[in-house]
Amino acid sequence: MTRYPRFLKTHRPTTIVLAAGLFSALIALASSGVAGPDAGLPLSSAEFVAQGGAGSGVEGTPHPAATASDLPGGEVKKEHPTATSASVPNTSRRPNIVFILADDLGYGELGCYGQEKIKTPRLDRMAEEGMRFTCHYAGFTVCSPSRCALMTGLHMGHASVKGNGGALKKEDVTVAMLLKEAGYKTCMIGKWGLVGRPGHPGSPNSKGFDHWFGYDNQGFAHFYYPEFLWRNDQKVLYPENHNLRTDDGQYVADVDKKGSYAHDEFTTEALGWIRENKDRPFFLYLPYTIPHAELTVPRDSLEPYLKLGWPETPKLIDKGNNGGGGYGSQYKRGYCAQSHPNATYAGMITRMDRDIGRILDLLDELGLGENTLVIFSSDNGPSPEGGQDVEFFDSNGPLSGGKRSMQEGGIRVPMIARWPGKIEPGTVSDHPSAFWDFLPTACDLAGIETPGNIDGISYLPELLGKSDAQKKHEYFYWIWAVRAGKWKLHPGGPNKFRLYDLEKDIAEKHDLSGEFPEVVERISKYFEKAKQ
Ligand SMILES: [Ca+2]
Ligand SMILES: [Ca+2]
Repeated sequence: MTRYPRFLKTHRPTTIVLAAGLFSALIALASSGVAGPDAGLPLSSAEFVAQGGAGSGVEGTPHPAATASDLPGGEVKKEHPTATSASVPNTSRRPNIVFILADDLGYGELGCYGQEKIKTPRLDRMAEEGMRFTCHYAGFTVCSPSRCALMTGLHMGHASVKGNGGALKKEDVTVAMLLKEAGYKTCMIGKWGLVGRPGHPGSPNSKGFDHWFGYDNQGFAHFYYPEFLWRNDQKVLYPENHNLRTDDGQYVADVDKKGSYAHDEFTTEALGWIRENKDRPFFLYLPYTIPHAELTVPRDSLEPYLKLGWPETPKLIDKGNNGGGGYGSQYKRGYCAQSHPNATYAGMITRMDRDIGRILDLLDELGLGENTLVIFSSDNGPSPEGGQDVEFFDSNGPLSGGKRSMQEGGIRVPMIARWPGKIEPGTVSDHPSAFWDFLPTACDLAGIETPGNIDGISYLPELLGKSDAQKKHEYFYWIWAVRAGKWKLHPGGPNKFRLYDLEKDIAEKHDLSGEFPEVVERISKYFEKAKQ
């Protein structure tokens, strides 16, 4: 009884033996370096690599492609909750939760955050209909640890993944596990960013998701025309994506409408899953891969930007990767070449924006809008890795630094929340919050107790306009930076630490460590306290 037409594609069972362990290791090593101007290293790099580790190399047995979804039907309950306190009471219909994550989207890359070149009309409208946070922080400055914090409610002092390529541990409790236990249907679509192929104890299915579809692996998710994705324990093949590039390394797909663009597959899956589960409380986690790294987008999204005649520095063919044959032809060749990286980058973000609009429209069409909290955010700051010009776009807005930096540009990210009837439209919140706050927020929404051993604080009071009741963090911690109140402290510099007043100096230009040694003394203790 499938209702997902795309799933009916009959792919032949694959007999490819994956040989991705080495590639995972290379990717993990290549991308785990948080080296930047801020490398002060309270955690030794050996410890860091050990924590981050390389991919486990656990491979699922190749499976025949999925032929049908067996998601059952369910009872119809349409009553809306009547939330009056921070914790949503136990009503007959608890709110749905949709968390949409962009990958490496900068603080300044949405219109509602000041972006002037890239068009994001739907996210801008979402902010007008809901609440826009100006002081929300990612879990870390790169993918895997950031996602670990989001899933587990733990900051980097306690999280089990502190570097790219790490896997959740058996004992890690995720927000999906808690919501599933509370009766929610749970789904993850997109980039897990944490090692975990089918059967792995850290896989999405093992960590509370009833249904998942997407990339199981960090390195694999660097490419937009994959030769396979996973749907639960089944491998979904895309033979049309094989050898889709020209000799100069550009994708022919974008021009000729060949191939299956992974982002589009994710949106189709998400829309289908929402329809299938509209009659019960659900949690959809949708970590898109846009605008991360490889720059390529179908022609219809590129065209409007090509017309603008922006300056472009073509990205040439990559040097490629050794190994990784199991991931298909693209891996050996590395990122695609791109003649128009800036136009492509903007086109990718606008495509994602369009598709988020489709998801919001579907929720409204199904009458679920007022019973669904939708959150949009990004997992870390912007990166020029794919070839676009981050200065041209002013991707970090008023902040300094980007991905892999501990400056605000690496970790402060957009966050927009929409919940018609509950969140006051058009509000802007400067409540300092972070990825590890999502788990307790979700627990409050579901009316269940938040586990005691986490670092997060629910931001539900703030969402509901009860700022007076909103608890604040004593401090925020990201291994190489701490924030407490208005102060941000980085290790390194002439006085052993660098201290910035974020209220007056959001760009972290004026080191005040010499002027306020007592503040340095007080806040530096959090580097140790966070690990206790
Ligand atoms: Ca990322
Ligand atoms: Ca800037």
